[in-house]
Amino acid sequence: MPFGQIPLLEVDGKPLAQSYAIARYLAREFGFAGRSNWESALVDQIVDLVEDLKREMFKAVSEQDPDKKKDLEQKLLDEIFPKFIGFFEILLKDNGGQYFVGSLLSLADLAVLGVFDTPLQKYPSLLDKSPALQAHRKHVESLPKIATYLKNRKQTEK
Ligand SMILES: N[C@@H](CCC(=O)N[C@@H](CS)C(=O)NCC(=O)O)C(=O)O
Repeated sequence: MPFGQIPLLEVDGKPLAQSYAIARYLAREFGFAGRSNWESALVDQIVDLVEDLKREMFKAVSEQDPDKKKDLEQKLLDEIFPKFIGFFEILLKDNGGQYFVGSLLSLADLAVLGVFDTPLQKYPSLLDKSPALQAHRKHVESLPKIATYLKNRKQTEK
């Protein structure tokens, strides 16, 4: 483990760390990184936006002081989520609604799908006023291989 951290991917006996280095490597390997240099940049743009949102979410999750935690959670609901959800809605609508980039599933779609998994468990109505994001979620979750994965993946304790 080069940095003593997970996640870690082993490729031909060699370790690769850092979650998005791993995700981007796999996306390039299996055709989910965009079909041109420009599309790849658009995928990266969205994946980096997801990272920005995750950083904000992590502030609230990792805060130990109960009052500060409550304030950070409220800020997430009042400011952070609406801001990012608004960006995602526009990006989706600008690309026709089905996928974030081009006309194929990419790492961008999976990154956005994944970032809302945990918040939706806590705030089930989070995307109620975001029709594009809701439709995208439904569509991606229903793709046969994704649906099979979601059905069979191991549930971990929260
Ligand atoms: N930037 C890294 C962060 C990885 C990270 O923070 N991993 C945590 C678990 S979620 C870890 O292994 N922490 C143990 C440590 O840093 O000693 C990534 O995206 O992969």
